[in-house]
Amino acid sequence: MFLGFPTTKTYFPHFDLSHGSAQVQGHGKKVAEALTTAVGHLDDLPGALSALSDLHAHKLRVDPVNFKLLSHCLLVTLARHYPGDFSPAMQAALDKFLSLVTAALVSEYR
Ligand code: HNI
Repeated sequence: MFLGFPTTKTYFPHFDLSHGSAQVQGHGKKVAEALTTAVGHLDDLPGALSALSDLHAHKLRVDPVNFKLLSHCLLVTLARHYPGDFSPAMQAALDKFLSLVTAALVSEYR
């Protein structure tokens, strides 16, 4: 995301964003864990992600457009790493999942 959409770096001025950075890897792990939590709460994503929604909207003030950029990067990365599993149905399901996660995360902006 930082390479493909450099404007996203403005939210991480306090991070070492160089390739292989331990900080970026550690943060990626947190994001992946949040997505794993989301997978376990598909029937209530807004509830499961409400604290994170509050954080991104009110404290971090991340512009919602950035969630689409990250979702796109996640899809491309998964397609590259799991070409055999990345069927059209898988792509559609992951796209729907990430759209719903994004909707939950930006719900506090309204
Ligand atoms: Ni996001 C912190 C999850 C999208 C900028 N983010 C977090 C944390 C989680 C997380 C988890 C750590 C919270 C904590 O420490 O309590 N972020 C997610 C998820 C998505 C997402 C699941 C979307 C799928 N975040 C984004 C986007 C941006 C973003 C698109 C900006 C481009 N996030 C941040 C910033 C922090 C952050 C900035 C704080 C980092 C820090 O440690 O200072």
